[in-house]
Amino acid sequence: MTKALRPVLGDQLSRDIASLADADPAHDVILMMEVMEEAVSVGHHKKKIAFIFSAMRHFAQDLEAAGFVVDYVKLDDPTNTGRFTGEIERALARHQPERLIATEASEWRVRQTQRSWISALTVPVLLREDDRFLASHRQFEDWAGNKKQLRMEYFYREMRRRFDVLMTPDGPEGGLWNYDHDNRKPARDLGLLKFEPPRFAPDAITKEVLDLVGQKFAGHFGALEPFWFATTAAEAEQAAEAFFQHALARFGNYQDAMLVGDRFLYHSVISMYLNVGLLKPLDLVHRAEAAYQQGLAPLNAVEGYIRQIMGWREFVRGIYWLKMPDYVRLNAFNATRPLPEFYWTGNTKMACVKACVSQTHDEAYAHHIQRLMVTGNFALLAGIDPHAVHEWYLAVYADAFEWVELPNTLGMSQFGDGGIVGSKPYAASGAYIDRMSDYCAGCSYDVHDKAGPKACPFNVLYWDFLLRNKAKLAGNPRMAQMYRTWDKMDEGHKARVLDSAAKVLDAL
Ligand code: FAD
Ligand code: DLZ
Ligand code: SF4
Repeated sequence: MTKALRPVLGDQLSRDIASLADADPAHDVILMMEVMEEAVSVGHHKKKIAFIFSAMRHFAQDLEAAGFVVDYVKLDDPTNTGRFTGEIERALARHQPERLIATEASEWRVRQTQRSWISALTVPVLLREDDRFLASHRQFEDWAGNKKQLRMEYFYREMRRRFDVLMTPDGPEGGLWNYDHDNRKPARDLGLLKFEPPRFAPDAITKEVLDLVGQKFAGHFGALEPFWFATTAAEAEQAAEAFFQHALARFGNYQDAMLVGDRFLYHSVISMYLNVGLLKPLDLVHRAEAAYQQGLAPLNAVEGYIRQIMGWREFVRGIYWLKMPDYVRLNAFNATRPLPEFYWTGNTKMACVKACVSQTHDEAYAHHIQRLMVTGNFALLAGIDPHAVHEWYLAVYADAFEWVELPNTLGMSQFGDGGIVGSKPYAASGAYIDRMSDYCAGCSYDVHDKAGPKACPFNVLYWDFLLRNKAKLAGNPRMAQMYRTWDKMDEGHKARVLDSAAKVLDAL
């Protein structure tokens, strides 16, 4: 007699996930389901689907090796209903369990589906909180309280204190909470010191998944092969270790840099592993801290890295659950322009956008500044509908799950939430991209031209964006200086800038 049916979703691949904490190998059945409704909820990148299915199949194999009974429904099983609820109902009929025990889904849409099970299914349903995060829902809500503004920096300080990370009896290690001002070195080719994340050759399980994805999702965006992601916790651990050994020390200095010939720089390239549960956030934080204590990496690198995981990752998750479901529809600038086709094809003369889209197509990966200051910045300046931008980011990155992607895209990058995640829009002209990258040297546009047919589109759209949204932004003290700069410009020049911007927008 099956006592409990325990469904495990594609981003719940952790042995210590809440729903498996008390799993009984002798009496329980663990259910894993590859379902079409998830694969096409947005048209996910082929590599992302392959990564998730392969990691799911490897996780099922590990559970079986540990003695558990796993009922695994493959996508091409002819009886597969294609929906989580359909598969749960079929599994209930197969196993006749006494109850269903699940961990709450990470995304609002799927959690609603899970909640519908409570009244719709014939057995009692227990939904447990996902405790793989450093702040529980309750802790974040308590921190947010009645604060007028929620700022990552203050949340992060609270987390540093709570977990006693990089703290001394007198306060934060080194005297400052945040060393971001040291983390903005422009790109330079570091030759032999270049970091490459480890690549894992597909095994038989992955090869079968690659065949399946190649057949079923041929029309989806992105290159399926070469496929080199880790698909087990052991491989993900190797990837994390390679980062700590060879890249962490330079992570800080070059965190904001971009190079045509170096897609990863000193980034860890582990977000997809972390987000599906193959790595644990607190473990990464402690290992980074240990590297600092052992003198293997400087404070600016270690603090910067820890802030991304303890600060940003937890903060955006807190915001997501605090503000959903309304959050996904916010559009503070009323931006309505459709997403340009070149986000899918890379077919644009803007060398920076072309490089970021083509890397995204090949790797299902781009680092933070490429997402924020190139593709995100362009969409913001051009007034693209933030919901369309959100759906693009959710589809194209292997690490994209709505709880983390949406606040980063709609909030941080598009300022669609009007200032919940960030205090000002990340809008920048071409000068920023030129300073931080080598993209401009190979571009058809001239980053030094401020108006006219050769002018960098970021330069002209920057002003057009500020003027278009003056009513919303002029009162923001962090933007006031830019409006003063515009006011001081010669009227003829202003007219040329706005005319060039109109031409760029028309051409979209
Ligand atoms: P590193 O640069 O090595 O950083 C270390 C880790 O910190 C990452 O692995 C990640 O887990 C965490 N981290 C860093 N920045 C953030 C952040 N802003 N929010 C949450 N976690 C962070 N990250 C996702 O995991 N999924 C997404 O769907 C996603 N969408 C994004 C969309 C936009 C528009 C922007 C601007 C950022 C987005 N990010 C997202 C955040 C960030 O870009 C990625 O986490 C990072 O690029 C992943 O690469 P990495 O593992 O090499 O990270
Ligand atoms: C992203 C994704 C995809 C493409 N496919 C599946 C799947 O077939 N089965 C599954 O359990 N999970 C999949 N996932 C991950 C889910 O979207 C993710 O676990 C939930 O959306 C979290 O709310
Ligand atoms: Fe991008 Fe402008 Fe530089 Fe071209 S000139 S690469 S469009 S920032």
